Amino acid sequence: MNDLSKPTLDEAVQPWTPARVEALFALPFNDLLFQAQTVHRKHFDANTVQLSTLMSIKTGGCSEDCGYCSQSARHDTGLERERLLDVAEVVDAARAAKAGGATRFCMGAAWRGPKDKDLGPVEAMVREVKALGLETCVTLGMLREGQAERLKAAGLDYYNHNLDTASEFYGQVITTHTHADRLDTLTRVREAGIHVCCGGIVGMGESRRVRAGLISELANLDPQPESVPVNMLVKVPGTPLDEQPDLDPLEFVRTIAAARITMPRSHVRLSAGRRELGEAVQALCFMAGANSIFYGDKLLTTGNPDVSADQALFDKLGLKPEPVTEDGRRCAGHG
Ligand code: SAM
Ligand code: DTB
Ligand code: SF4
Repeated sequence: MNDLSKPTLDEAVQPWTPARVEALFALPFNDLLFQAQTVHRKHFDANTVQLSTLMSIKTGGCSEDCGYCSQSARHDTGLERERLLDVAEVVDAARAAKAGGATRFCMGAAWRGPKDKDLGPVEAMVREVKALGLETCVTLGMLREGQAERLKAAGLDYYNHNLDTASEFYGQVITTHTHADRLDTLTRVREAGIHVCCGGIVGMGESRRVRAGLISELANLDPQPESVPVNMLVKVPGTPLDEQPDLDPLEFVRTIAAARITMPRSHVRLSAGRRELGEAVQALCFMAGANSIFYGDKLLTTGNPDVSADQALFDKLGLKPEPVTEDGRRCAGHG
């Protein structure tokens, strides 16, 4: 019988093609989770979870037509369009996030991409949040030449920009920009020396082949993203995807496991959808190698488990928040 704890040399050198990732998805559930857990324990303390707090710094009115998104101006979701928040308000929220135990503060803006005039206030937010001793992350859409370098100079640690879904399915969800546009921004972020946070969404009506394709595309980014958010679609009334049938939660767990096995040194974030998944499925996700969450009562525009519920879950599972060492580097892994 195969010893699943010992990846063969072939596995170490072969690229993660969609077919190879699909073969992971097709494993018996226990074998898949065992393999994921084995890989996880090689690179991380299996009982620590990195905590990021998310804040929407510019909500709604986005020009893009992403089919899942509450913030697209093209979908009638009843969301009020807001202006970019003041720097002081964002820094206050970051201070509270740090006091609550988060180590990274992620600021999201509903933009196709930032205008140069918007970048100044965002640079100030990054600078001041960083000065609090938090890791900084922003997600602002597509970047143009020079913008990533400005963010890096302000002290940005991570840029979140998701592939969202495999290239063959992308056009069924988003038509106002392309999968190739997303890759261009990821290249700019990498070249500026910023850590890459890149993942996707499942539960949008895609096939297993598409989910495997997404994981394959992420795993073949070179270098691999330091942080990989895996989102379960949150069905927002008024969006084109609001009536999607639920994805089987065990298929979501399989997606997490496939991300862990193919990206062994990355932090895999159990992202949107935790409230809907419930405690037992979240526990399976941690077992499958998820080691990061969004921590705080709100995501961008939708709900997240209350902090008290997360603390209770961590107690039940014996999980601890992942510390950051004094020089800002993590104790385990590289993400
Ligand atoms: N406008 C920027 C962009 O698109 O890159 C940043 C914000 S956008 C809201 C960040 C990511 O959140 C999306 O790429 C998507 O993966 C995720 N997301 C947005 N709405 C979601 C939903 N309803 N359910 C699950 N994930 C969602
Ligand atoms: C990511 O992958 N998930 C986060 C973050 N990156 C920016 C956003 C989730 C949004 C969920 C829907 C909402 O709250 O609007
Ligand atoms: Fe705009 Fe980002 Fe939402 Fe797409 S996902 S509509 S780009 S805010």
